[in-house]
Amino acid sequence: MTKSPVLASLALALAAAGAHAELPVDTDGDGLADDVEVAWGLDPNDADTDDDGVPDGLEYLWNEDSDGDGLINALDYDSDDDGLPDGLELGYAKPDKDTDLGKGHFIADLDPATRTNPVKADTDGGGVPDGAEDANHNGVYEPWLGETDPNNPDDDGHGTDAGPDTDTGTGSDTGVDTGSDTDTGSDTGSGTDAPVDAGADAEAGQGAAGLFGGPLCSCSAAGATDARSLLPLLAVLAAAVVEDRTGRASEP
Ligand SMILES: [Ca+2]
Ligand SMILES: [Ca+2]
Ligand SMILES: [Ca+2]
Ligand SMILES: [Ca+2]
Repeated sequence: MTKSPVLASLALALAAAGAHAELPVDTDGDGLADDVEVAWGLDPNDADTDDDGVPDGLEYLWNEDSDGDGLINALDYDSDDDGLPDGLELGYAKPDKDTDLGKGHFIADLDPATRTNPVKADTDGGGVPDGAEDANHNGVYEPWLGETDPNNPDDDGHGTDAGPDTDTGTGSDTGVDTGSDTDTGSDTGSGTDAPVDAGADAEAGQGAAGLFGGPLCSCSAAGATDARSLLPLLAVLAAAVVEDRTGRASEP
């Protein structure tokens, strides 16, 4: 019976794989081989050598020294030296089986949904380190406690703004200006509005023009002659003149 070339190839492949199938030994199961751990100063029998809750093989940039303190990140429980342990920054709510809690390097994250970069002290780049923004180091963003958000650069360093407000009101401003110079607080000052008289003033005492272009009466001048009192006399004189002319005209 002729040997199947497919089976022959498979047999060769299995033989080859078997010859090179020696898996590296990872005694503590942290993802790093024993010989690698020894080479980098880690404990091959301790999955969390620096006791920050993060297994050695899952440490960010595990064999780099991010904060320059002489310890690689797998040996440094606070790899960026911002005050927050790596496990807290990465959202670990529970320690590893090999984490030594007695070291005090593990702090459970009370809000694993929010995380920060364990190898960057100021995750949001706003100017304030993560450990200062999460002031009580519990992994929860608590603005009601005065904390700022380590994942929001806009609130870094602007807790109370001492700059000039842009509101145009007068008086003292008691609002708290957070984040920017656009004031959203209430203005308690009250400016006084100078009254503007837009109406036309009616001038008292000015009457209609007299028969001769002048006022018939100067009412405000006490004792002045009232021209109207002369009208009857003028009428009598005018009638006398007319009668006189009429009389003359009728004379022979
Ligand atoms: Ca290991
Ligand atoms: Ca660790
Ligand atoms: Ca840190
Ligand atoms: Ca920040």
